[in-house]
Amino acid sequence: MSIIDQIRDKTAVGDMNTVAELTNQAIADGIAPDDIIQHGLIEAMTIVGDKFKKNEIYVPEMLIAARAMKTALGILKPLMVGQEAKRLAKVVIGTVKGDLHDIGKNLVSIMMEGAGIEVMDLGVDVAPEKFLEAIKAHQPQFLAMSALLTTTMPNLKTTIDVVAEAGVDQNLKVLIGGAPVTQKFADEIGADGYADNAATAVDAIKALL
Ligand code: B1M
Repeated sequence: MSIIDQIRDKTAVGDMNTVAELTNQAIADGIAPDDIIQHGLIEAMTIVGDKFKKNEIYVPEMLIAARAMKTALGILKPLMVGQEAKRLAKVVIGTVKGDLHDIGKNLVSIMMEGAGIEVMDLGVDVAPEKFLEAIKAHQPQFLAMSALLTTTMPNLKTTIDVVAEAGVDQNLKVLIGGAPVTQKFADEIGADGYADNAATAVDAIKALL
């Protein structure tokens, strides 16, 4: 089995130490960091995402795989300075104002990164103005927002309105999610997409591209 296939398989099962060793070995063998990311790490997170969607694995297994992926990315990133990594899209993400829940949002970010999407994570309790500022600064294709409380769900709409009123980018797509959020709610507030978990969030981005 090739070393990239080994990185893929060990990442998918979350064997962080072996993934780090294999990544260092792959670099020493002269394999391009981009190849390791595209064919090792991204494929691993695709496998993990598919299993998560089918309820074959759950949040803990996903977090362990994500930790292995992040370890390898940490080794590879310094080697990629000056290289334009192939990026599927750029996303500004955050949990809306008044809401401190970030476990789901972090999983979504990790799965997006694993799929080759550039993610600017603004954290939690993000005011509409802060989202707007980040959109102006980074010019992403997507604004992704998470809300876990019924009391903060309205801030999804407030943010969409603030961004729309500012008229920054007509092509900007909005993706929302979080336990109380539904497709119906997304349609009502004018979001372009909704996803019910971290793996389908990546699918939604790909579908909207
Ligand atoms: Co809070 N909390 N919490 N909490 N908390 C809930 C959400 C709650 C349902 C618990 C309950 O009462 N049964 C309830 C909300 C009720 C409601 O609004 N209807 C609640 C409450 C009331 C509160 C407080 C108000 C409690 C209090 O202080 N009285 C308070 C609010 C604080 C605030 O935000 N201002 C509070 C605080 C907290 C903690 C800080 C203690 C902690 C958060 C820690 C953290 O996130 N760093 C916490 C936790 C852990 C929970 C529960 C137990 C778990 C949430 C979680 O992380 N789930 C939750 C009850 C529950 O859900 N069982 C609860 C795991 C996570 C992987 O799932 O976030 O749904 P989830 O993300 C999923 C999908 O929703 C989706 O993908 C993820 C992965 O599959 N998804 C997206 C999420 N974002 C997405 C974005 C996308 C697409 C998909 O596109 C952009």
